[in-house]
Amino acid sequence: MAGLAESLLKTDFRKLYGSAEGMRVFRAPGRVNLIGEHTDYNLGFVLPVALDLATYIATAPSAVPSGPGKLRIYSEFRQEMREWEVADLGALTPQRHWTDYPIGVAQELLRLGLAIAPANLLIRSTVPEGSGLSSSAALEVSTALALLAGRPLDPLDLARLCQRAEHNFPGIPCGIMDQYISVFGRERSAVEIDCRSLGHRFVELPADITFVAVNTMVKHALAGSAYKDRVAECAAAVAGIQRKFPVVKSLRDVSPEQLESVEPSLPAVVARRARHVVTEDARVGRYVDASARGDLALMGKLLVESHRSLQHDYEVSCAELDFLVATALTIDGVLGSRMTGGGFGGCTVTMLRPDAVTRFSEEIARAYQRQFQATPQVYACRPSAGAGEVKDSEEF
Ligand code: GAF
Repeated sequence: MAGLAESLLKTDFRKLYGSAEGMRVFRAPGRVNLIGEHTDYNLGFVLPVALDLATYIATAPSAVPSGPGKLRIYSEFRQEMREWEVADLGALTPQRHWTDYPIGVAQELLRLGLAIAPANLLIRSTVPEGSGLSSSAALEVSTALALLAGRPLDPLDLARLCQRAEHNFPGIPCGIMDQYISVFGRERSAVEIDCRSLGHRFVELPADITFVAVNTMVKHALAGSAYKDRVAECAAAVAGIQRKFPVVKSLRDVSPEQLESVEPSLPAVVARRARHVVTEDARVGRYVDASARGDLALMGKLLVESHRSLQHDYEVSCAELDFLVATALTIDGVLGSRMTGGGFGGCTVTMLRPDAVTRFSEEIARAYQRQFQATPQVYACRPSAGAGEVKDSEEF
């Protein structure tokens, strides 16, 4: 690690903790999902991209005069320091606080028999919180790496550990996508993940398109409870479909024809949720194929179909997201647009011609400002590498 950024982080670390002796830095990226929304916990397919927006954690062993010592964590964004005796970490309970994410990770490491050494941590992040760009997974994965401090852990085990941390501590029954892409992201590639086999393949996107994320700057209160409701509705759909097709284990196994044949026997809402998941899974495959053929028009059309399905069948969109998508589709050079992430706020992702980015950013910001009296942030989506130790970088 070299350069101005490192020395700034070191200076800040030293100011905070008195010494930066033995300091190491670990990075885990946020993500934007191009297509395949709410399919991961149905064991289907997703196509995310790791971003150059990332969470960095600087860590150094803390001096222990006597006794087992403390874990201290400082969040720059929250401007808040918390500390615990390392001996107490295993017994902590969720506090509905940002520290639930790192503590959840610490507990999963302990469950694997990996001890947590006394340490000082400083969290610096460029992933906007609550934006649907997966700041939670970036925090989980960077925390796991910082607490491991160089001890090896298989990358898939790392992603799964962080997913378990989110299930068991903050209590969100998320799929694997966010943690997986944070670990397995690659520069210049999207990653198609099979959420059942947990394998992936890298998908090189056509050179003559680019993606931008636009942040609604809102996160509606419904987000957490609606996510749990959708997970439960999908389980109800599987139970209903199994009455006719006992081999079905998840919505991933259901063909459009099978779904059509059982739809009348399912409650209407449950049938709509299943229809989104089944059609969305198919769209991921079609999008990847269209990308390989360079069929930009079809890629754009599939993004819009995905949004309509999330809006009407899955009902996880909101007025702000719908407005951004509708407006994007009126701007020259835009090929497609949809909400990305869990929904109820957060970001849209728009596929467009590279030479349209500046005009797009200005026009969409102006229109959104006029409609909602808020300035949306616009992020270029540069496919970036997955998580790891930062050894030579000026990136933060
Ligand atoms: C959130 C979850 F964390 C993911 O697992 C995924 O389900 C996503 O919403 C929707 O596709 O980001």
